[in-house]
Amino acid sequence: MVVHPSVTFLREERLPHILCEGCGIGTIVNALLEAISELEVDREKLVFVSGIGCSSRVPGYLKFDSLHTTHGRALAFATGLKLANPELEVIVITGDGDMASIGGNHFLHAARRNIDILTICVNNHTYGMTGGQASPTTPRKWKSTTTPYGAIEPPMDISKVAEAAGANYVARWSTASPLQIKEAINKAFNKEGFRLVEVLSQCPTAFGRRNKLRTAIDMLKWYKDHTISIEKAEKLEEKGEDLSAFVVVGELVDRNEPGLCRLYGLTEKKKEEEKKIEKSLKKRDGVRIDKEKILRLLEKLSSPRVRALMEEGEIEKAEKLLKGEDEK
Ligand SMILES: Cc1ncc(C[n+]2csc(CCOP(=O)(O)OP(=O)(O)O)c2C)c(N)n1
Ligand code: SF4
Repeated sequence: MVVHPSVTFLREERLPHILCEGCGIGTIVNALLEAISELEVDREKLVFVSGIGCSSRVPGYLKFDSLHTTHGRALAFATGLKLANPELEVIVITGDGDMASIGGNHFLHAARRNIDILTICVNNHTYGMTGGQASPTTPRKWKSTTTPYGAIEPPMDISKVAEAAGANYVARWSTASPLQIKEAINKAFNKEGFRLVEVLSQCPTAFGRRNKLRTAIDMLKWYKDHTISIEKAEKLEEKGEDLSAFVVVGELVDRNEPGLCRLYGLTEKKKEEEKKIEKSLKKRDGVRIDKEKILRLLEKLSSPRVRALMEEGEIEKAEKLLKGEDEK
């Protein structure tokens, strides 16, 4: 029987969850758990870190160690965790408010340092948990509780900021492409350095309904109609087409610069420690084998025939017997 990853990885005792019907976070959790089950991750070595928000509630529902920290500080806690124990795989789950607004500074420096953390940012263009205020990613003209006549400020492109700051890997998809989200997480997991998977995600409750996109389906359709793959965008840009109505999605950055752990020599340290452990195990093994040999010899020495030969001065014959050879 095929068991769905949600059965293996969700904390049943925490259900029912707090998320609204049709919220995009469910799709992202599903993609994340599918990726984890494909990756066959060592559960003891994976830790989730989050800040505050609907998206940041996710780690609380997962059967993994996690840190639910303060608003905007997920990446700061994750940095400490990773540097203190570079053996851990650290995944941050955050929101556009948590990471790009109050946590903007930590975000910039995590990407600049290229610290070995995988970050999944649920970009629903709003502060969902507190009722739908505008966030740094609210598109121009879109309504929120704090922009009732439409947002005036230019929005932040989270992925572009991560790219400019130095992240090794950046991918952006919407919840209308769950398979691609899973694949991006899969790929990002196996890379070093700072990796960001930004997911455009519907918040019908606090955001969509203020913008004539009342249901999850309305919002998913909007994503389908207003996202364009990076490959297609590059071709159209060459022809001078205006793509300002679209959000570019796909694998936006894929570099192999050294991550912060490597820069600080923490990965070498780990290798050295592993070598030391291996050496001491081998030594212990050697001692065990010697001990077994000595015990076997002692056993043979105490045999009446060997003792008789020794008393008779037949040392060579006694030696042969000890070696397991025939006496004659
Ligand atoms: C220091 C601090 N300021 C403000 C808040 C209130 N607050 C809680 S969640 C949140 C916004 C969350 O937005 P986002 O990170 O985009 O997550 P979402 O709920 O949309 O998933 C805010 C402002 C807080 N908890 N702590
Ligand atoms: S308020 Fe928005 S982001 Fe929060 S659970 Fe509801 S739909 Fe999702």
